[in-house]
Amino acid sequence: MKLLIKPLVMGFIAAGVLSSQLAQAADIQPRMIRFGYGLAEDSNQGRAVKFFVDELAKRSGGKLRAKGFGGASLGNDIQMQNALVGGAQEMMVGSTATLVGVVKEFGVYDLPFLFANEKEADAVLDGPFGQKLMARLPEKGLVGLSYWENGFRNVTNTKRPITRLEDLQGVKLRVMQNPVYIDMFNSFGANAVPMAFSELFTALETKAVDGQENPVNTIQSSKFYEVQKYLSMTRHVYSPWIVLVSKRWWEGLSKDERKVIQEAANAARDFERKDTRAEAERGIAFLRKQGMQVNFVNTAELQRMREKAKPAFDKFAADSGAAVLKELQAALVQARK
Ligand code: TK8
Repeated sequence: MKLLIKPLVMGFIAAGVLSSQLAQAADIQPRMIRFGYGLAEDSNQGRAVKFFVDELAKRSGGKLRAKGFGGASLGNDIQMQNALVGGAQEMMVGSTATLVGVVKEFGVYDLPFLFANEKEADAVLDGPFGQKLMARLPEKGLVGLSYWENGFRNVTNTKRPITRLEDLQGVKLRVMQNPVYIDMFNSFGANAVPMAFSELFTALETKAVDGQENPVNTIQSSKFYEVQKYLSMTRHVYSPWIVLVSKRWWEGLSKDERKVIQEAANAARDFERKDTRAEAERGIAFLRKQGMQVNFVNTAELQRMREKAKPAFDKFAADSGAAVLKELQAALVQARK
């Protein structure tokens, strides 16, 4: 036994020394990276940023040090995007939906009932379509590294369970700062109020709005169950997060540094998707336990919502989104094969 274990252990040690020696040999300078995000530290987003931080330190022999700043402490999604463009902040993760001010075509992901499941989303986002859309960012001062999962969005509110389209009538609903969401929920008869995520809890608590829509994970980690009664599983949009870096900063990095950062972002993506899906599975039971009343919406009703949202599709297409919508639909056909 001893004879067998010894070379094994030594092999592990040698491999460890080797990988850190490789990191030493690579062209990597000591750097501090500010990595901002909007959700709580104890959220799927916060856990994935923490994973990235650890992974990056490991892969760079301790030279690349990232620090996570949660709870929008460096600013909300749009403010962080601006800070990245200006070079005042290095990294962030946030919703693709708030990128429409930078590249309009990112609104394509927000069109309702496009993706049927997570597998399709992974294939489209990680495949040529998602990468091509990301490639539009550098000309605007941003670089996209990878897509993480925010998830399928569901409606919460204090008025009533949403079981039919008509139940949304007159509900004052916070949406992301994105015209597709505003058009979609207005077409459903709700009163859509665009607002930064960082202001949302207070807006719900003070009843400035009646409701909001987000994945189960976020409803849990942001404690919306404390201020919302009804959760209706509409799954109306699959919402991606995107990891962004400042292009100005990125251009000053060596090839080795970029490679290590990209690889750590991808490793964190794989961790995050698994973690998010596992948490979402337990989420509904958790939210019920907190006193939320949860209902599922039947397919016929979701189909009615899809029809009703048609103007949002048409408007997006008319507003120079036709080409990207067609490409996404083609990518979906490919993913379904
Ligand atoms: C966090 C946001 C959040 C998004 C929203 O900063 O705004 O509702 O779902 O995840 O990006």
